[in-house]
Formats: sequence, structure tokens, C-alpha cells
Amino acid sequence: MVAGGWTINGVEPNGVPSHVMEWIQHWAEICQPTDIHIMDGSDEEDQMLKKMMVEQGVLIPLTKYQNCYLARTDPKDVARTEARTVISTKNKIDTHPVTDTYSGKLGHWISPEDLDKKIQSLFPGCMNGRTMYVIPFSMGPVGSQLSRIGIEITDSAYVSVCMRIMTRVGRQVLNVLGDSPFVKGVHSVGAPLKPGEHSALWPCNPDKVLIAHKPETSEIISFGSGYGGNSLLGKKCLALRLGSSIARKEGWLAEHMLISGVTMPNGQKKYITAAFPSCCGKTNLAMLQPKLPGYKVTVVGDDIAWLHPDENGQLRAINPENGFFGVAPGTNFQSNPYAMASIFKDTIFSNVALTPDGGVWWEGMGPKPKSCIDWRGKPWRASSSTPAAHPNSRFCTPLVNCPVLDPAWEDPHGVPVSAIFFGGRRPSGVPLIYQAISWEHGVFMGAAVKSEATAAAEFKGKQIMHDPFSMRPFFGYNFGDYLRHWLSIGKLLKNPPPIFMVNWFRRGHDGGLLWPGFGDNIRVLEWALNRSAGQLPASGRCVGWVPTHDGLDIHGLEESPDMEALLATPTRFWREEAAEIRQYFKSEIGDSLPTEMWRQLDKLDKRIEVFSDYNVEEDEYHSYEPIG
Ligand code: TSX
Ligand code: MN
Repeated sequence: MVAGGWTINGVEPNGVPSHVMEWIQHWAEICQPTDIHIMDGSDEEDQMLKKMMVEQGVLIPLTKYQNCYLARTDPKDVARTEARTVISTKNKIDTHPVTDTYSGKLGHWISPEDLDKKIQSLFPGCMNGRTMYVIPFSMGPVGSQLSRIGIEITDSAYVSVCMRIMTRVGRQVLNVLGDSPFVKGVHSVGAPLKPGEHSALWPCNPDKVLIAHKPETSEIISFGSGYGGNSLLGKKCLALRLGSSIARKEGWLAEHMLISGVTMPNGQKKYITAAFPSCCGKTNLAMLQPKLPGYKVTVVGDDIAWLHPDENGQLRAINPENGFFGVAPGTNFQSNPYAMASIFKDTIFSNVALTPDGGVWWEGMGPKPKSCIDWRGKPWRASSSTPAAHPNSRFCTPLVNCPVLDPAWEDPHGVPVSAIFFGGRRPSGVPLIYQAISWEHGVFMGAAVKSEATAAAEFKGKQIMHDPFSMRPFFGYNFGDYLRHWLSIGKLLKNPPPIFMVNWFRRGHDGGLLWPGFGDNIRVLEWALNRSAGQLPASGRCVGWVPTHDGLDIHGLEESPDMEALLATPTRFWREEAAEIRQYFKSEIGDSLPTEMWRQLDKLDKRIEVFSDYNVEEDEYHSYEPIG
């Protein structure tokens, strides 16, 4: 019995460390749940929770598949809520690089006092009529030196079953924890029930959403939203926002990156990491089906990488996650055959369409069904003008389902990193691939990443937006300090992995895409890995090292790509780009920007003029129709 009158799982709790019990009790007294359930992570528990949610109508069993379910969210709770996501530090400058021209784009700051007031106004009684689930979870293999333990309190059973997919959940985590500190996550959908009152199928409180991080005390507070990115606290909140802050203190990096193994025809295997903003196909690249004979790609992770310099000065990566939380629309047997082979068992879908045979459908999955039930639960016909699945609908699937999961996916020491990729969706000016001249130049390239706007966040329309390191919504501390930290990590590495920029999305004068992408991207990875092995010449240009005219293997492509157009570095474009980056650095980062970044920008300016004779001009900035 916990003081205050709660029994746990209906019994006396045992084996739960006392500092954990005290913390649970503290929040139970504030939130006033009906009962408390500490998750053990067992199959029986999982089935019990799913059965309960099916009876409540929260989950719909997908009879076409094995152990798959559909959840439909409230239409007001379909994505991360960036404007309501805050970091709380004593000093604003520890969160956001500038205080005078503060835009909030690189993180919203709130004072600890103001956050406390908000918590006190939101949480008392917020779990009335609900069960409080306690989820002990490990980010990274249980017991690995590189892993971190968190505990999430939530009043959502949906969150509990999704956390069990996305992280390692169970009592073994508490055994490893012992009396050590842990990351404290508190989540409530913010929809308490009065006695006898029925819950909404997707309880939430959109007007009062708050996603708060306290890096100074390792706490996460999430209120009002059940959407994954806001409520599965191990993912963006712990592994990226708090993670990046912990990593800075401890001398490693927490990044928004996929990790994949690439086995070459000679049998050699190299691991790569890659950071792309949303809508660039990170999950598709992570489990690429290569279209060059003899190549094999295996996946370690598709979203988050924790990168540690080891004692030999080698950078090593672990995936802190245990599952894929992927965007469904656009996923099909051509774009991502291995995702399609993963997601039709043990998966929780959110906001996809339900087909009459108990299956799922989404835009870009394949032929339209004649009719189905759309993500809002309304009848939908092929002639309907609204999408059947929400554009941000998701599959939540355990990594072990993936047929090309890398054998070292759970290696407690991580995998060695041979190359780091940045990328963006750039319709013009940016080559298919180029290589940084140095680690410092690579850090500059990461800082200058831009991409056509995202669907996952709340922005509308197509705009080319800055998304440095693809981390813009996920920085846990001052971006200027983050850049300094990246520069210092480079100095710890014996042979820093080469850094590349890729762009699958360049368009020609006619507006058509210049590169086939998908499985043919292996040709680009091949070039990068050969470069990193020092086996290829390259052409020095304003942006860095670009493939020579015959540098990339394009044999066997159905249509011969215009390599000249794909690799061009037009002078007029790059003058404008460099000036725009300078403006961005000045206004958004200001005095926090490391001097090395100004130096890199000056060097880029110089190279643009020195190499201007070599750079093909693009006639006009063309307009184009989006495809697909
Ligand atoms: O994921 C993508 N990748 C990486 C794949 C490993 N996408 C999808 C982005 C949205 C999530 C791509 N889209 C890629 C790509 O390389 N390239 C493109 C653009 C493109 C779209 C369609 C075709 C070619 C390129 N061709 C046809 O549809 C026939
Ligand atoms: Mn992501």
C-alpha cells in the first residue's frame, strides 16, 4: 500500500526501488488517479491492455493481420505541438542562442518558476477516474553503459502499449536501475473524469497542451496530448532533447539520425548515420533495398542515434529505440519494401484508413480501395476529395519485425561510424552529393541545412526552411553551444568520419526530378564510402568535394540521369545561399555562434568566387508542380 491509499497492480509492490516509489507516490497524490499499474512488460500485460482498449473502443483490432490495431486520435491531436514545447532552464541563454531577436524557432524557453505555476494549474486531479500507468523503460539495450533509464507515468493505456514497442519496458529495467537516478517523465492526457462520466475515445486537452523539459533536473512534463511525439516520452523528449543536453555534459552526441550498415560486394561492411528533416525519407533510406548487385543494407535505427567517441577515438553509434514510429502515407512495396514486410504484425497504427476486410490503407500505399472508413471514422469513397489517412498517420512497430535488421542492432558498444550524412529537400542549386573538406566544414554544412517545409510539424505550404542538423525542433540546449560541442567531439576522434551532404530532390529546367532516388541511392552511398576509404578522386568546388563527371556508377539505370545538372554548383545560386545563411546565423544565433562557423562562411564566400568559372549557371529559379 502506498501512503494515500493506492494499491499497485492490486497488490503490495515489491522490488520497486524506494526512490522510485517515493516519486510515484508524489505524483499520485497530485494527479489523484483511481489506481496505479506498474508495467512489467510481459505479453500477458500487453494483451490485457489491448483487450481493455478494444472493449472501450479505443483500439480497433485489424482482423486481416496478426496482433495489429488501429487507434484514431482526436482531429485536434494529430502532430507534435512545437509552439507548446518548452525547455526550462534557470537562464534563457542555456536554451536559446539569442535573447534580443528571440523567435523561438530554435527552442522555446520558460522560467522554472513559470513552469511550476503551469504544472500546479494543470496537474492536480488530472487523472481522476483513470489508471496511472508507471512505465520503467531503457533507451538503448538494457544494461548497456551507453543506455539511459527513464520512467514514464501516464494515464494513457495507448501510450503504455506504444512505449512497450518503442522502448525496452519491464521490471528488468528497475533491476538494472537499482538506486541510481533516472529520467522522470510525467504525462497526462489532461481529461479527468467525474464519477460516472464516460471517457472520450481519444481523451486529450488541446487548448492546454504543454510539453516541458527540465534538463537541469532530468524531468519531462507532458500534458494534454496523446500524440506519439508528445506522449511517448522516451523518443523526442528523452532521447533527443534531454539526451542532447546529457550528451553535452558527458562528451557524446544525441542526434536525429538513422543508422545503417552497408555491406559492399567485396564483403566489407561499413556503418553510416544520416540526418534528414522530415519528408526526406529517412526511414526509407535506413532500410534501403539497394539496386546495385552485391550490396546489402541493414538497419540499426531510423530516427535517433547516440554517438559516442570510444577509448580508441572511434565514433560509435547506438539506436536508443526499440521500434519504428514511421509515417504511413507514401510507404509502399516500391518505396520501402522492408517496412511493408515489418508492419503487418504486432503493430499499432494511428490515423490510417480502415478497409472493409479489416486491413489498413493510406495514400501512396497502392490502389485506392473502393470504400473504407477514413481516419476520422467516417465512410470514405475513392471519389472523396479528402485523404483517407491523415498525412501524419503512423505505424508503431518493433524493430525485430524488420527482415533487414542489422545483427549488431543491440550491440551494447554500438557500431563504428564510417560516414555521416546530412540532407534536405532542395529543388535547385544543391548537388546530389558533396563531401565536406574537414570536420569543421562538415559541422558548418550541418548548421546550414535547409529543406522544403515539413508535414509532421505545424507549418503549412511549401517553403524552404532552415533545419540545422535536422534537429531544429529537438535541441535541448543553446544551438551555439551545440555547434561548439560538435567541434570539440571532432577533436576527440582519431579519424573523424567524413561528412557528406545529399539531395535526392533536385529538379531540372522542366521541373522534373533529376535523380531516381530510393534503391538507386546506393550509387550515392557507394561513392561516399569509396571516398571515405580514400579510393576516389573528386572535384573541388565551392561547396566542397563533388563527384567527377564519371565518379558515380550510373550503369543499369533505366533512364540516364543528367549528371551535369545533378552535380552543378551554380554561382548565382550559391552567392544568394551564402548570403542567406549569413543572415540566418546573424539573426537566429547571433553572438552564440562559434567563430569557426563565421570562418567557414567566409571561406565559402571565397570559394564561390574562386571557382565561379567552373560553376554551371542555372537559367532561372524555376517553378514546378509537386509530384505524387
Ligand atoms: O524516401 C525517399 N527517398 C529515399 C529513399 C531511400 N523519397 C520519398 C520522400 C518522401 C518521404 C524520395 N522521393 C526519394 C528518395 O530518394 N526521391 C524522391 C523523389 C522521387 C519521387 C518519385 C520518383 C523519383 C524520385 N519516381 C517515380 O515516382 C517513378
Ligand atoms: Mn524524427
